[in-house]
Amino acid sequence: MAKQPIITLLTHTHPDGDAIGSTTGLYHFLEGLGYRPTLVLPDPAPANLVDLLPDQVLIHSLDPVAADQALTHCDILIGLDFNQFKRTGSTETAASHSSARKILIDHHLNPDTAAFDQIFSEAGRSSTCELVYYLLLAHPTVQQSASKLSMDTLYSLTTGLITDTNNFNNSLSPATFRMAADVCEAGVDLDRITEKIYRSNRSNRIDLMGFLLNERRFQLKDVGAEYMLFSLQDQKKFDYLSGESEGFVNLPLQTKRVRLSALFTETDEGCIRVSLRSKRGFSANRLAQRFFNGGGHENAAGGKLYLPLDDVAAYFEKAVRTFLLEEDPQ
Ligand SMILES: [Mn+2]
Repeated sequence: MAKQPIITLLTHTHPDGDAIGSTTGLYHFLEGLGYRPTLVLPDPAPANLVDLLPDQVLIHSLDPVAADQALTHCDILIGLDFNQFKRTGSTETAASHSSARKILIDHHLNPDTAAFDQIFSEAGRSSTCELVYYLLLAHPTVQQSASKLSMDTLYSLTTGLITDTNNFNNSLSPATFRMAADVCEAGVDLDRITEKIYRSNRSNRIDLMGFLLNERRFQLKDVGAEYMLFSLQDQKKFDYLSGESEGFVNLPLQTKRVRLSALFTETDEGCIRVSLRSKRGFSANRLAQRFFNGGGHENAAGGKLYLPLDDVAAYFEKAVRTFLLEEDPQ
């Protein structure tokens, strides 16, 4: 028998449901085919997603030597749910310099075509999980039948489908619902996933949500923008755990006149994490690319700022006003 290739799977920093779901979904599928892949995460998964993880996971922030080793000494490196190695944080160097054959499976705009040998990139997909699902359906062992996929793979992929669409609220297409129907038919209990993701939080999350909305939310009324500032001090005060502010950035968009919402989260890595959400007609992706060292999707993007949190308000206001003038100069 030919020697089995060594496969390593990698996703982006602060992994969300789609990042964890797509990597673990593919992991379990490859395992079922007899491979022994390695899963590398730049940092730990949120508590409500750890049940999807296999027994062995290498977390770079906890075990950098072993994680770098897995990225360097593999034959195939598969990146999921990011468009450039920069989005993988501390694993960027080892991953981008790895001599492995590099494959990307992703749904963000503007994939870094120079960095990969093979790219499956479809920005029209709700989630990387949706894209992985349809790729796996085409595999000879699956023959277009979801029931041929293991329950582990199905639950993983469905998790990302649910979280990246914000529980079937955005980024929807007929293929999204087709996948949802398929997985239901194959035995996935959607309610079990939504219970875990949306109805199993600590009360800290609700307290924090109220606090940020009331005390740390600011408006640029004339341009329809709002932003929230989330300091390290407030994170400590609410005993914040990574992932617990998931979805907060969407809340201001419930107001009719708000078309752009931003959440700035101070980190202990010396930068501010930026989340941007917008309504149709306002490109969060271009704003993130132009002013926030990032990008993503048209109406949902992220980035980083290297400024003190105190300077973010002025920077944001100037960025939004400049951006609007550039986009619509009249
Ligand atoms: Mn995604």
